Amino acid sequence: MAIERTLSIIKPDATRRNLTGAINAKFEAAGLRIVAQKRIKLTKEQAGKFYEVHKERPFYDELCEFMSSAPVVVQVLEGENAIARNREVMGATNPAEAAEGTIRKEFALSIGENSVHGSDAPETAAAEIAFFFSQLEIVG
Ligand code: DAT
Ligand code: MG
Repeated sequence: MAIERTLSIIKPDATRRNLTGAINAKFEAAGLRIVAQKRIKLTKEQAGKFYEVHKERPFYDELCEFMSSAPVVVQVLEGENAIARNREVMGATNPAEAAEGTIRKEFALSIGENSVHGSDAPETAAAEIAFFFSQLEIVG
């Protein structure tokens, strides 16, 4: 298995409830290293650009509104098979379907307010990391 990097976002529902540390502990316990991290507040336009792939979906406007409603913590996670491993730690999109011990099972409020984002493939990970970070900001 290769060492990979993936883009993670701790979403507004989680930053509002002061869950950044609890979520980061889950990543670290799973062997994912936080090699870049910053807390930012997205505009609705920036959220819209990040989630452009979903622009035809019925929940797009609500998603962009939510993602710009409070600060987020954007981060680069690094480790063995990091993209798939992070998706495992996150759990299913809908917390009602998420496995025990996953972030979404423990912390998500709903399918929309589901605490974390994680890239889903090597190509999206590269593009999403570049959306938020310069190479200088990533320290492995
Ligand atoms: P994931 O975040 O697990 O990769 P996704 O890429 O399909 O899921 O969707 C992106 C986000 O959009 C998701 O985290 C929350 C929101 N979303 C997805 N499906 C939704 C739905 N049916 N209703 C409301 N929001 C939804
Ligand atoms: Mg997705």
